[in-house]
Amino acid sequence: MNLEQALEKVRPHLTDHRYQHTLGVIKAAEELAERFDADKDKAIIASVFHDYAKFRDKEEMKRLVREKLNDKSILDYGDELLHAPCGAYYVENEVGIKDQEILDAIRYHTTGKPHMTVLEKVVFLADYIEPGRHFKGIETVREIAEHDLDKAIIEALKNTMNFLMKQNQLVFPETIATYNQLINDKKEK
Ligand code: DGI
Ligand code: FE
Ligand code: FE
Repeated sequence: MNLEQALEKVRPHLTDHRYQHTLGVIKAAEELAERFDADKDKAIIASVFHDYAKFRDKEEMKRLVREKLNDKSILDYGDELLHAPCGAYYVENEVGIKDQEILDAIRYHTTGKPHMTVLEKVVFLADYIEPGRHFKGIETVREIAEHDLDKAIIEALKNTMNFLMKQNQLVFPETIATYNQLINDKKEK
């Protein structure tokens, strides 16, 4: 599947705003893949489909998690997390993408996970720093992303966890575990 065909497949599932965001993620992922030596074609396809399930019915996704997915713990941490693992499932079963590396990059794009592959890191960070995003602290993350992939992800995770905590929202344990793993790795270097 080339980029044009992939975009045609995702377009009906997204709003204009989310489609523009997706184009931004593709651009950011392409640059990051080049810089940090990830598979560029996979980074692009994963980016195209990363928010495929963003507007799916929440109850349908909860049912899918309960019945078909391995990690049910996301059900306890807010509906925003559903679109990542459910997206991976729909992209495999509806779009027909079978590449597990691409599917995992979609699966973990919201929460991260400890010991992410470079491809997973690239998509995670691209989603955060794509050119259409504007919020406090993002310029710092963009600057760090010029030279240090892990450090940029640590910074992004800190921002996200701060944001959630300020709103008295739950923080998914795997998100904290991702932060801990990356901090630990940095210490050992
Ligand atoms: O889908 P996007 O908006 O492009 O970005 P995303 O997939 O990173 O989703 C962002 C949303 O996910 C935002 O509302 C915050 C939420 N989120 C991210 N990490 C966590 C989280 N929510 C909970 N409860 N716990 C997390 O660790
Ligand atoms: Fe998302
Ligand atoms: Fe996104």
